[in-house]
Amino acid sequence: MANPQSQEAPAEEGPAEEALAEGAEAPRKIIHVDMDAFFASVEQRDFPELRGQPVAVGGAGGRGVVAAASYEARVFGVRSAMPSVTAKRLCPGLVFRHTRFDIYREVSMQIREIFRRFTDLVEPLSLDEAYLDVTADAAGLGSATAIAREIRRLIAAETRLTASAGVSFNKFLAKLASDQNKPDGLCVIRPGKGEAFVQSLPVRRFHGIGPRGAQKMAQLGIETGADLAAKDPEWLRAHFGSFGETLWRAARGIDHRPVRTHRTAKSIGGERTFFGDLSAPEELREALERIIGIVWQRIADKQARGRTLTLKLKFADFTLITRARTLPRAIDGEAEFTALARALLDEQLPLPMPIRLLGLTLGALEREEQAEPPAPGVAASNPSGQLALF
Ligand code: TTP
Ligand code: MG
Ligand code: MG
Repeated sequence: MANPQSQEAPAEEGPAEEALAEGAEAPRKIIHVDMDAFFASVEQRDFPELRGQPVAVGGAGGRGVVAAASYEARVFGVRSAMPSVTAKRLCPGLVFRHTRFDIYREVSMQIREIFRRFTDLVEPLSLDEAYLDVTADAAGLGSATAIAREIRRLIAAETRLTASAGVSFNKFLAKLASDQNKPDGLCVIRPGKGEAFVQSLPVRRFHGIGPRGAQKMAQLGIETGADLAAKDPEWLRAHFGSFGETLWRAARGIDHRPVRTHRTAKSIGGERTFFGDLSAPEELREALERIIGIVWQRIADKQARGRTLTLKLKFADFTLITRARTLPRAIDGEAEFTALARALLDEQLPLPMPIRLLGLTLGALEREEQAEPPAPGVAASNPSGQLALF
């Protein structure tokens, strides 16, 4: 059931607060749903002897990494992406399990099917989470909070797993909210309350600000959303480039990105702004591999197919170039995608100066409902803004 900390409220919004949050427009209703300790919970569901135990899913071997940690394991400090040897040292009783991706994908399809009972506007972010735009309330439940409650109930009933949900008026806040009362929690951030909520949080909670980003911010004296909100746009731009603008908005709880389904997306991509410019070919290739991994995961999650791959480079002086390659047919699988991305980068080496941003976008996507390809050039002119950070 809902966690006692859940900030549930009977009414969704007050008219005065609407105006504050979104200008003249009525606020949207966005839900972010994320499964709790996803891979580990599936293992505990299917193997009852693991219930109540500290469980890590991933490679137990010398160079293995923890993919998922059960909440029992987190008490010991075990976390995703931690080397397995470190995890074992922290928690000697840790039980390791191998990943079973087929099962996780099956559950992922089940929860997406549940989401679609409430709206067609579903944007999966990964196997275990998605944004939903429920502004239209197609099921007639009366409020986004009621929809989120019903989704959590259905997930528990139909998958025997728990999910946490965040309800708010944009994606950035909904995602922060789903994390707020984990596990098995619900949190609602109502219009007018976004700014205060964001400012009370440490910036490392913001989607996409990883440990290195948080460290760089700490060096600049930014620990919380409030610290960030105190900086003016010029200062943010000087330290974070174009990403500074996103940070400025984030610190105020502002996020206008729409929920994009596979059908409405013109392209799928990702990019990364570096804390420190990159120029050495090995560094560039390594950064590219990471972006390939991130972007391919998004493509696979949405089962998207596209013909154009675009590489985006922003140089230290902020000049931006894009280089694209279009095939006569959809790019066929991860290997071809990877090879094309590497070739696009290699053609630019050596770089005339260090870069501060590297991005990849798959464009000219095939639409589900029609065969006609979209106009050429969409990828270069309009990457869908699926940035690493937000
Ligand atoms: P998350 O939703 O980030 O984490 P989680 O579901 O394990 O835990 P919670 O949401 O309750 O905090 O990731 C979903 C799954 O994705 C996770 O179970 C395993 C996988 N994953 C990795 O393989 N590597 C990673 O670094 C992360 C963060 C997740
Ligand atoms: Mg999760
Ligand atoms: Mg997740």
